[in-house]
Amino acid sequence: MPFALSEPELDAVVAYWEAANYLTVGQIYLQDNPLLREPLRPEHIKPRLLGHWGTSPGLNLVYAHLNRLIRQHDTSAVLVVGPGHGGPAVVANVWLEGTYSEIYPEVSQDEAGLRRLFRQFSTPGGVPSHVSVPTPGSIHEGGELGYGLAHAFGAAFDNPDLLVACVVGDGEAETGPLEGSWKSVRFLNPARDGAVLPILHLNGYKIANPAVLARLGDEEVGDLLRGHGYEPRFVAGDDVREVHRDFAAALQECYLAIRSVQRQARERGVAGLPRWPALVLRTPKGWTGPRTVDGVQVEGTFRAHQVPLPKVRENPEHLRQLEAWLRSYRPELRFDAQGRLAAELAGLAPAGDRRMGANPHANGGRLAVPLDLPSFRDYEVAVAKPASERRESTRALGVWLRDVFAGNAAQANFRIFCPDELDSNRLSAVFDVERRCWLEPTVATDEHLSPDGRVMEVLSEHLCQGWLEGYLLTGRHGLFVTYEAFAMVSASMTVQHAKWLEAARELRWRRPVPSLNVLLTSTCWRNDHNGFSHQGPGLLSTVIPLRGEVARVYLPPDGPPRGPTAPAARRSGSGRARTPAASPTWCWPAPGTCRPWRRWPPPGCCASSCRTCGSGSSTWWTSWSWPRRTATRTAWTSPPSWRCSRRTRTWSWPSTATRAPSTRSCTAAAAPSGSTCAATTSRAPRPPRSTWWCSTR
Ligand SMILES: Cc1ncc(C[n+]2csc(CCOP(=O)(O)OP(=O)(O)O)c2C)c(N)n1
Repeated sequence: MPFALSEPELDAVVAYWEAANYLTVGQIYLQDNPLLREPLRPEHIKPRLLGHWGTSPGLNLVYAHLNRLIRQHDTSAVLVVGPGHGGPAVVANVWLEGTYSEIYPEVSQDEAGLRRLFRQFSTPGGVPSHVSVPTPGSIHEGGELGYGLAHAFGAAFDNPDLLVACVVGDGEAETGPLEGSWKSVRFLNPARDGAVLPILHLNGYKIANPAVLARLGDEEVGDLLRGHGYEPRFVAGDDVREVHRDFAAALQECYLAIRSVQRQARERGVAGLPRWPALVLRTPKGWTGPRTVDGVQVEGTFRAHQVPLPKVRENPEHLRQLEAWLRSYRPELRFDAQGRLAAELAGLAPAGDRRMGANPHANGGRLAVPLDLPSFRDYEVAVAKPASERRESTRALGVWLRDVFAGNAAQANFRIFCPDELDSNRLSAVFDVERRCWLEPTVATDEHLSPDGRVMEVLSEHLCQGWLEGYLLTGRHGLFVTYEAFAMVSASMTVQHAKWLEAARELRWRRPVPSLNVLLTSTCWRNDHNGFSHQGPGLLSTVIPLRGEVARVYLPPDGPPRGPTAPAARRSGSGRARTPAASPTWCWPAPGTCRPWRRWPPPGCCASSCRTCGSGSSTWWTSWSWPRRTATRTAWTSPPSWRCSRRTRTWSWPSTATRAPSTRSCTAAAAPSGSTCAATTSRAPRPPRSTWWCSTR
């Protein structure tokens, strides 16, 4: 067989895999006696057993072989784990390769560190059970399934040397977003982008049901993947050595196929769609775990999904089975007397930044190059007299975005993602300098298509947002443009991303990444012809309860203030820009009235001193608590429903009869009158946890 491992190589990779399996099980079960130096006793077991074993042996196998591949070819690779509930497996691997202890020195590479590693897992104050922000090397949060492959492709765009391996769970593959994500390969340019290697893990089951793809034969799975543009290779079985041997060979083949596709495109130019490799791995769920528990089969069934032995503390037979299971991985050989990974295994992981946990692409802020943004003042929409003419404000924004593309072409780190609406949203000026990415054949009537384009138009909000998130988390910049109503399709992703940003703020080693900008167009009240079907102003309501540090809403009411908010949204944490409808709108401010906005944020700008701001284009802090930074707080300018009247300094709600406040004072430092907002009263209690701030910070 080509690329067959020698026996010593096979021994080594299997031993490494067993060490990772041991650490995975240890995290789920043990709070003491981490190396089984004494017989296992109930007090060594955690009081509450949490975690997902079923997917983990497969993830550990993938990680061990990617390590080998990276070392062999000195390649730069990251791993996106779609079934991110396999958190303990990934944590086990980043500990084995040494990244974990470098970032978290208290979890050292010795017996004390192992004990801590086990105890912290899925424990209050410890680390999450899923792959998550604290997991080194991760750009993907486990939890809400479906976005792994989209994130992987986003990471690969404009990263020509990067290999992104992506495990897709067979359950995850049933989700709409994942099903759509296979098409991403049609937008991957082998000359300028990196590669994505999907590894479809058919372990047979979800939580309690079989998985659809797992029950198909290889032929049907192959047809599906070939139809999407991949050339699949299959590895299947439950014999440990055979599966490892086959997987190593198949991975090598895939790697060489990827490099061949890239070499051809880079040497001879992109000629149509290449056929990219994919891997299909069929192994039993919970492989090498307890075969039966209480007389019922567990390994190779859905029962292995989480904790296969649930009553280890109370049930001596379960305790015995756990000890036998742990000892089957031979911890006495895998770890030395101090509890470090045995020396002959430690060399199997790559070194330095080649380790997947340390790859800088997975901590994108380390690599982010700021965009060169043109000054919005050069794009001023001149208005002779307020409300004397109508303009399409997004059309003016398109000109600014055109110049963002032009000014950053050399650094190739900006893309626009849109579900087929860029023209409809009047942003077509970008096509003066940029193209839509398209690798399939074209016909004479097509417009602005090219394999080199960086405008990503695909009719899937999930893909647009998923690609953008992958692009941002690896340190680049982008904009998601969508009709307001359909931003709700991927609103849950927006929330997940905001949670990621919030958690990342707590970790010094995670460098800040560029903001995720959503431009909402065709806004609710301006749907002239689509009417009721297109009215869904839910994204703002989704974003507003998020913390102000990670979510902001900009509401430029017309063309003139649209310019300043665009660069503001680009620079901040997780901005949300909203413009009025793309259709013609009255323009209000006269030129020169927004002079305070020479820089952003405008110093001392408040509702009364700046007419543009007063027209409704301030930044809205959305927060459940005061913003941490000292901000110049201004009163509301034009919230859609709740208002702080500038005349009376009084908060009022949509209907004071049904909703109402307790005391809420507006401590606006820059409030022109210096007065505070008094509270209004009414019968119903004030809706909880909303301290909404309109701030010029
Ligand atoms: C969108 C979403 N729906 C439901 C769940 C609940 N859930 C967690 S794991 C899981 C099964 C996952 O199966 P699979 O992707 O095959 O992973 P594996 O079998 O490898 O554990 C489900 C349904 C979820 N996490 N996300």
